[in-house]
Amino acid sequence: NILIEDARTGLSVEALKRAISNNLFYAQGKFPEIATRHDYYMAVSYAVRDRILNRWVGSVKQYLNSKNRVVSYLSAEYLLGPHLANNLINLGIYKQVEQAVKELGKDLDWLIEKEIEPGLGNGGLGRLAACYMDSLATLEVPAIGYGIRYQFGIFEQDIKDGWQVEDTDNWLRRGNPWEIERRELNYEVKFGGHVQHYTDNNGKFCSNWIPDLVVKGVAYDTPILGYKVNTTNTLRLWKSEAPKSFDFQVFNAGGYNEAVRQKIVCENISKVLYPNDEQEEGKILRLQQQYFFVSCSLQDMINIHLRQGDKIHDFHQKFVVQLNDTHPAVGVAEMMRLLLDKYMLDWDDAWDITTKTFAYTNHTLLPEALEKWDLELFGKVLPRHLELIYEINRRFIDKVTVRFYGDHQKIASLSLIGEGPRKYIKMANLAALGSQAINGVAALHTDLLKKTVMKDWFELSPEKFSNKTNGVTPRRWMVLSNPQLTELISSKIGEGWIKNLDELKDLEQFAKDKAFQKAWMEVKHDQKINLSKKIFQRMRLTVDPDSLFDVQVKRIHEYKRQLLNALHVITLYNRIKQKPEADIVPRTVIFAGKAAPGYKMAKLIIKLITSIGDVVNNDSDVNKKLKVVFFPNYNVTNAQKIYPAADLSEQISTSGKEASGTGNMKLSLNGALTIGTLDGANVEIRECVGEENFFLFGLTADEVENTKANGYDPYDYYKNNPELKLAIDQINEGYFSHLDPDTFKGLVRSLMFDDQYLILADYQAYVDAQEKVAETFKNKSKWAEMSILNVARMGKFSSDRSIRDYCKEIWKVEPVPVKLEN
Ligand code: DL6
Repeated sequence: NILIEDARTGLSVEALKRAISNNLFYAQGKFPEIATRHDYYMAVSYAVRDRILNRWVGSVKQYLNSKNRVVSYLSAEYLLGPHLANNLINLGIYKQVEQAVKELGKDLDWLIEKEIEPGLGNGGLGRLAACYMDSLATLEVPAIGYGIRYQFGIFEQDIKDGWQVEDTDNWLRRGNPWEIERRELNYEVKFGGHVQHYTDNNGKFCSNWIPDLVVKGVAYDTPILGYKVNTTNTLRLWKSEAPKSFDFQVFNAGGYNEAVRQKIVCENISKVLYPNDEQEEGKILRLQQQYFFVSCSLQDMINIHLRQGDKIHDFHQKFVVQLNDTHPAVGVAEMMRLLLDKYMLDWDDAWDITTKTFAYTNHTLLPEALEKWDLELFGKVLPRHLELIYEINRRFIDKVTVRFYGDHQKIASLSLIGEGPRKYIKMANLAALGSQAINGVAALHTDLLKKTVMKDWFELSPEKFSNKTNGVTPRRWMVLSNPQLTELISSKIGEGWIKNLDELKDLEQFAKDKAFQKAWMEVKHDQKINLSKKIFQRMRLTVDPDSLFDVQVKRIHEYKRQLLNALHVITLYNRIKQKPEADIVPRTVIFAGKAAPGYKMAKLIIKLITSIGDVVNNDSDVNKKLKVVFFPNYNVTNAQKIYPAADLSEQISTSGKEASGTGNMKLSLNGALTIGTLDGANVEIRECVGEENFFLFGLTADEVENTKANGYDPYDYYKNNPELKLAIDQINEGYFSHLDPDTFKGLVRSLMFDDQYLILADYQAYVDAQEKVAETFKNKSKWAEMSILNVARMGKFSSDRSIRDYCKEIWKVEPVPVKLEN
């Protein structure tokens, strides 16, 4: 008998071909002669999704039927990146699908190339959530990620005349084969209105919230596969809609216009992602978004819990809820509301369950990023929650007043409510009080958290605090984006490192091996050629793959100091101009990153970089030794092309400002050496790779504070450093902006007379460190050795390690391998 594999699950090339052709024909009504590239992409994606479903359903069944604790990750952002190739890798069927597509006359890479990524996040925080979802599934930990299904994700960036212009990200326009809409899974979420209080027949004090708007949240589920395991977790994103019944009431009363208006108001809630990464946005819609997804998610968890016949009192035994920053912190008040008003628990029981359920991760120390809600605005949107926050605060303040009697400053700082011309709610305080654990995202960050913004909380409850250094998934950030390096590494030490990144240590023995160094540098060179081609396609700019690829890719922000890098570029330019025959290592300096649309200085920084590029790249005295690239629309897809090609990773933030960074980890894992300050996770990366393999410069966090306290005067540095002065004067005088010489006057003024981020103070140390980089790069064998050692010592920075730490120390959950029924 010949075994014919099922077209929906079979993994042979034949079965896959049949599945793809079937989808084209039966689902899309297409035949090969007329099917477009996108039709093929959809057909392949559906064929792959079919092969995920058995594992997915199996995982859900197992979690529903077991008593295991489930991790619930609440995040307003998930920056997932394209799904297809990642799923093929995690399923272990890349080769078969590639072959099947080839036999159908198409090229898999060609299909993958055009995939539209879901950009449902701004940067580090959203991408971290995506890496953590990958690791949770790979480690077979029962988990569910909750968030918002934004119709428009992070804007697309284009560069016009050197300026950033934004375009909407209509990522759903061609359909999304990876999600399953669950119409039946929906919850109502109330907004506005007022609260009635009454005493029931048993003498219990009760509250009834009468809203003036009700929104429906509908679940859309995306499978998150673990790497070569059965476990397939769910990412459940909520879309906001108008509830039919509510519509009808108004409609029947003759209010057609009002019904339409309400429909739009409801749909607007999940319409668009706010494009700010480290700037709080005090808009009503933002608060509505936060409450909307948190309420849907908590109702859903309670539903899942009660379905199993368990008691509401045991909720925290079924779920542990991680708050990804303060964006979902209103969940603390919502949990109390549900337990008190819907399940009629006593205050003490409700508070006990709530505080055993939540844990809070802080991702930033920047004061402008700490979320505060104007109390009046908050009360208008969530009147019942405002009452609850007052009551939570009243009870809390009673306690801390006893503990810190007379210390009014401390009590005020701990209060959930800030006083001033207008009162406000401090979301970090709500998260801290309502959580059993609080963590920072790198050792230095956690340390500073305890000493600065959360000092009083640390004094109050030191046992709640711990550090969980960030990590990145080696599946997407190596196996998928750098298959050549993956293969080279695996040819020496096997494939175990993909799931146990510490095994990369075994590469150390080859660091001095000349043949291995050669192979290593060849892979890097190939990747640089690939990126050079992309740069040419995108920008019509030729770059030299033999030059040093010096890469700074991240959101544009003053604290990340792209300006410091730009000043170095100008210095190199001037040096080459002055001495064209000097032995200067050729460099291609590559920048990429989006600026928040309302952040003027960040947009000006982009314009400065592109303007420097225009001058440098077109100056024939210089452009054989120096090129400047601004690669537009930095997103996961583009990051996957850039990281593998980097020689040098720029991690040059002002010490004490970058909470952790994760780009620093991805670049180092792909063999780039780091030039960086002692900031965020750089400190730990340097400890791991060895100080001799890291180009350190700049003030420490303490020195930054002291320099400022002692009356920092950037003008002094400008005046006393001729190369720095020349570079700044050129910017100021329009050397890079002939057509409009005043373009950068404001930027220069802020540098010379304010310089919040100590760019001028660190300039010389940075330039000196860059000289060391160039010297080292001349010695190819030495560079290769350092690069190999960097990669070999990156084991700690796998998100698998981070997730293991969360599981053990915060969530108290164990892996639950999924068994599949046939
Ligand atoms: O923890 C993830 C990531 C860190 O690596 C970055 O250092 C940090 O800047 C980033 N924070 C944000 C700001 N969000 N808020 N609030 O994205 O988090």
